[in-house]
Amino acid sequence: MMRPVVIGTAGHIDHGKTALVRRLTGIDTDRLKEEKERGISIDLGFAHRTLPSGRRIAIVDVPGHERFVKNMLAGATGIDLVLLVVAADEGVMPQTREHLAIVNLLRVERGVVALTKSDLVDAETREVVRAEVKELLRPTALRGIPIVAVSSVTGAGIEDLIQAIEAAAGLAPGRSEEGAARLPIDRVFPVEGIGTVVTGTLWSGTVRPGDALELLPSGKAVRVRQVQVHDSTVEEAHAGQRTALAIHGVPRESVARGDWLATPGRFKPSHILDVKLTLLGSAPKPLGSRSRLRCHLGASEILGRAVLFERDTLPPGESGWAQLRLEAPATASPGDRIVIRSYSPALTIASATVVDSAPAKRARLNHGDRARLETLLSGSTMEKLAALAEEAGSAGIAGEGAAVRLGSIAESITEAASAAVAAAISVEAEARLVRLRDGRLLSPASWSQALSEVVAAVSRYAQANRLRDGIPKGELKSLLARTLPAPVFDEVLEVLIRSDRLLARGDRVTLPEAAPALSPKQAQAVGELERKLAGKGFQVPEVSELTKGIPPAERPNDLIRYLVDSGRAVKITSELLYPRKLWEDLEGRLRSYFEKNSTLSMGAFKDMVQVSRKYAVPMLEHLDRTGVTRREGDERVPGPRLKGGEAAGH
Ligand SMILES: Nc1nc2c(ncn2[C@@H]2O[C@H](COP(=O)(O)OP(=O)(O)OP(=O)(O)O)[C@@H](O)[C@H]2O)c(=O)[nH]1
Ligand SMILES: [Mg+2]
Repeated sequence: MMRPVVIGTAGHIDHGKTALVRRLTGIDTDRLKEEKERGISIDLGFAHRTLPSGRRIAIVDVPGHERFVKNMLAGATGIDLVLLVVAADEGVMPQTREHLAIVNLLRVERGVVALTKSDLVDAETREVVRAEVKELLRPTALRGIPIVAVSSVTGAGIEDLIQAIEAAAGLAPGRSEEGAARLPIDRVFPVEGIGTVVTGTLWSGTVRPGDALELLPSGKAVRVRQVQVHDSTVEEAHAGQRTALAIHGVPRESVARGDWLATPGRFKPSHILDVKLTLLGSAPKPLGSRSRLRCHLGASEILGRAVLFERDTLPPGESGWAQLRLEAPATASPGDRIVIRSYSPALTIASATVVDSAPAKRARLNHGDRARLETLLSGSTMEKLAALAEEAGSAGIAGEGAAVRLGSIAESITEAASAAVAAAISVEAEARLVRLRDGRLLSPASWSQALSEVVAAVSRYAQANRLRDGIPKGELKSLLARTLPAPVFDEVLEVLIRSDRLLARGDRVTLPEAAPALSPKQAQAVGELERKLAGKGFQVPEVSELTKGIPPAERPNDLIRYLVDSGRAVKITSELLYPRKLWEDLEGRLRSYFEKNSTLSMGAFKDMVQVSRKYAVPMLEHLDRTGVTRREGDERVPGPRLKGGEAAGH
């Protein structure tokens, strides 16, 4: 089956667009009462027919009046061919030029010119106008398209025009059915018994009854109840087709021309867009930075300002990087064309190509920003991914986020990534990107930076806490939380430990070379402490007693902590320490005790360890806490650690 095409009319007011569409299709597209009364088109009209070849065409008839260019723009979006109408008795007029500029900006490169009302002029005049139109088309992508003289009144030339349309339709490039569905809504109306119906030219993808779509920019979820193409119900609408969708999930009032229906999650409306902006050679004056503009994308018109990045004004005919700051969110995707009109008088003056649909707000470009924009404009998918990852630093960029910002279909993103992504561990090899377990992508530079940041933090901690055997992982993580998101930190740490650049000791990590360093004086003091702890059985001196006599410069508390951290002593309370060996012996004794007895009383325990109640209570509580014993009333019974038969030990 031949691909159906959508044709948009263009041309000055009263040049005979609507009359020609009626002649071609038998359909009168001026349906409004006001249109009938005033004899002009105001809003978009829609018609369709089958060409002699069997190809289906849909025609969007646009108004020529300068006040309704906004409506014309909503209709021109997504068309395959332009039917440029120039009245032979008037020739090229202002909206002939403006409409032509618009379709040219929208990259419509195929079409036909109809010289209408040729019944009203002689052959010579007709040829003058033909030459004038030819001249007008010369600097555009439409140069050389057929110019056919017709009369909608007599029917002269209509057959030739249809032939020319057939030929142009055969040359029109198709639209991508791949990827996300995206429909700019140009009409909304209620249908009795069906609900809300929206229409538009499907930009990409396909839509089927039952599909879940997202209404943008609001983000509301809708479901497709029915799909129509050319007034007949179909099982699937394809990219490039005039499509009517009956939708479920939103009331009529929450949908308007300019909204979009799209595959959920694939487009992220934004108030800010980075664009390459080109001022038309025909613009009446240079464009000043931050002047107010009308931005037309799809069927939407959004007011905003263009912040020029590189200069204060852009002369006609020149291009530059700019950031659009919009008054309402635009549902844009990279590569989209935005037609820009001056605010007042409303005149088409420029076009913008979306390069980044979710940029950071900025008024200036540094060298890196400019390089990134260049890459996003014309790089390969892989290069674009790398540029986004680089910008994202050590937070990395999620695959989905990249897909939204690159406007590519998710599969191609994944492919591009896996083609050059290195597993995190092998980053030292030549990698373009590093992919973490949760799918986020980091630039190799950010990844190495993250690795060294963690090592540096461990080393700083070791400097400041010379007697501590490493930093607890949790503390390290929260120390770095501002720069390293948790999943990045976890993976970095894992890689550092696996590659022996850090050493894991229980829940702590240290530099491999850094055993806690005691000064000779401290070493002496530690020896002294250990001697004081030993030899007195369980009735040991309390910490305050132990440290008496150690000068503050030796940091007595650090020494106590060192005893515990290094495993030499077991801490029972803040005032009570036991040599590890002694404490492990106690666990052994309890094990044998419970082989013969089922319960242990406070009295029996005091006898066993030969201490006063002041010691016995915290000791038993510690034994309970660590699962050696379990309290039952006033008695102790074996705790999980003794019952499980695990090796005793702290
Ligand atoms: N004699 C003659 N009159 C025509 C021809 N085409 C259109 N007209 C007349 O020109 C007038 C304007 O025609 P329309 O088709 O409404 O013009 P339009 O371009 O659609 O106008 P807008 O939509 O308002 O921009 C009408 O009175 C038509 O009857 C033609 O080929 N020959
Ligand atoms: Mg009309």
